[in-house]
Amino acid sequence: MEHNERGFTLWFTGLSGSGKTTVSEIVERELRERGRRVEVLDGDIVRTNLSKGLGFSKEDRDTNILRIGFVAELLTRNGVSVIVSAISPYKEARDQVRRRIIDFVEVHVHCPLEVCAERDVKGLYKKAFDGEIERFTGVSDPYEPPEAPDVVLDTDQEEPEESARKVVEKLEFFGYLQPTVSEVRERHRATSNLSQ
Ligand code: ADX
Repeated sequence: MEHNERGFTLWFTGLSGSGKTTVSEIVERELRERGRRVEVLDGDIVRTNLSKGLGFSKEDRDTNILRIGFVAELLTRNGVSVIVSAISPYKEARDQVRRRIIDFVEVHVHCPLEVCAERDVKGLYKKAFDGEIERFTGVSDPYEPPEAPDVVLDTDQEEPEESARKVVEKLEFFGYLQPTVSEVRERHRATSNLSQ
């Protein structure tokens, strides 16, 4: 167990079906293996309790994001590793949260709309294209991509493990996590190969 752990909020934003939950679950496991205290705030779950009753208007989405941000801030300042995965389509709401949480790492889970719609894990894209669901992000509602995310994942080109690795490496780079012994060895090997 690491002592005096520095909390952080790792915020995954992206379209429905882009892979936010899949990648965040791998990162969660990795953080737990490293002895971190982790809490996950996933849009789908938050909407069944903390944000129960909220819909998908801009106002409701912003309220959802600000509520998630409020909880994330409390946890972060108590040394928890917080993982948020929510579409969070509006830049202003994301930036508002970012301004409140200093230890904030923004991850853009990028995946072309056609690929998300093709995956259609929850069958919602079909309904959105058929007009059965209104204001569906990317189809009939906006998604404003982050302008300067800390990490960009291209989940149509990377395996989930590779995406998760990129996130963990960024956490190490920022000093929130210590590189593991095997990673240090691997890097040493890579650099000594280069200098030969
Ligand atoms: S957010 O816009 O407020 O950040 P959040 O991540 O909490 O969204 O919830 C998105 C999830 O709600 C989607 O993954 C999907 O399962 C479901 N959903 C239902 N209706 C919509 C809609 N109109 N637009 C987007 N997602 C929807």
